[in-house]
Amino acid sequence: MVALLALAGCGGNQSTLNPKSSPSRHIASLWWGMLIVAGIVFAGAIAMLLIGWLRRAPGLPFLGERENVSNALVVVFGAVLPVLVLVGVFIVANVNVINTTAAPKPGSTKMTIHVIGHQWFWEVRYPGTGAVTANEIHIPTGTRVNVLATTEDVIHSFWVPELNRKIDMIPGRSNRVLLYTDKPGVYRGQCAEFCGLQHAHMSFAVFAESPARFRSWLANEARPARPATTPVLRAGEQTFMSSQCASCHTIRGTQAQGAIGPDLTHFGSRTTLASYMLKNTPNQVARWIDDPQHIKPGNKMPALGLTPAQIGQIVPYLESLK
Ligand code: HEC
Ligand SMILES: [Cu+2]
Repeated sequence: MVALLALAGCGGNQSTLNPKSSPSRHIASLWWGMLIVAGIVFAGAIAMLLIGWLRRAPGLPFLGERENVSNALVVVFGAVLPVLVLVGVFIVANVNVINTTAAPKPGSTKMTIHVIGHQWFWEVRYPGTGAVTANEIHIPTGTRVNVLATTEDVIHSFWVPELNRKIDMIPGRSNRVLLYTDKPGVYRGQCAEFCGLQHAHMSFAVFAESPARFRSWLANEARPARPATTPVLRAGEQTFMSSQCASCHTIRGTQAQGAIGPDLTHFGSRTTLASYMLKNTPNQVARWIDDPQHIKPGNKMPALGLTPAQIGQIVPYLESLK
């Protein structure tokens, strides 16, 4: 049962052992190599233990009771082999894998994305365009993408296990990590440095799509929000602008210019909300606006006590922001 539970953690789409890029393949190989060596050592230790328990005759099997042989065994297995293994692992991990997973040099990739950690969501900017989004990072396949990782508050760590190593987001610094994959798909990521109460709910996903699809996504994302066209949507926009929402959220092209919460300019085009926690459906969005503290206790969005009617106006407005 415990083994089953432990193995359950290895499946799914957030496993280092399910590599989808060259750096993550190197990391997975290192892990398997270390597991195999550790397995051999473990089997050897268990064998010695069993011999010690079960053997009735004195001395070792085949080797007998000679003291110089016992001493040599202690030196070989207690010192020489461990040093060789540790030096080997050190070289593979700290020379080979460090290089193969290294951050790209600035300017050496076709594209740079700026990801900013917040308690508890990810702000995503595409430098050179006006595009700002949250928690769902789109990248083109077959393209080296440099992720510039910084933080707005405490230390976070950006990690997409299927694509590369983790990279810390340190106040006052910017770190880099390469994202590259040939395979279109959704690669789940997670904050990998404890950053407070909702650390576990600080997830995200990388959407790798064909360069053509990516370009049209980015072009749309860079545009200001669609104007509200119907009376219902206009009422929703009104309520949003006149409640406190606009002081924390930006909707580009409107007077909402807040910088505390995620940019909502194209909220309707995201598949999830609250750091990949809830599906972006009208019901879930209404639940969130009604009581964000119940869903994600401690997060920086307060329940604003809107009436169901007001929420019923805001939700279609936000969903219309494709
Ligand atoms: C005090 C600042 C603040 C106010 C006021 C506020 N929000 Fe938020 N909002 C946030 C923060 C911070 C988050 C991110 C929460 C998280 O995921 O940890 C958020 C998340 C959201 C999200 C999910 C966005 C996403 O992509 O994950 C929606 C939708 C939203 N807010 C709508 C509203 C609406 C509508 C109002 C007004 C009724 C409002 N917010 C008022 C700070 C605020
Ligand atoms: Cu975090």
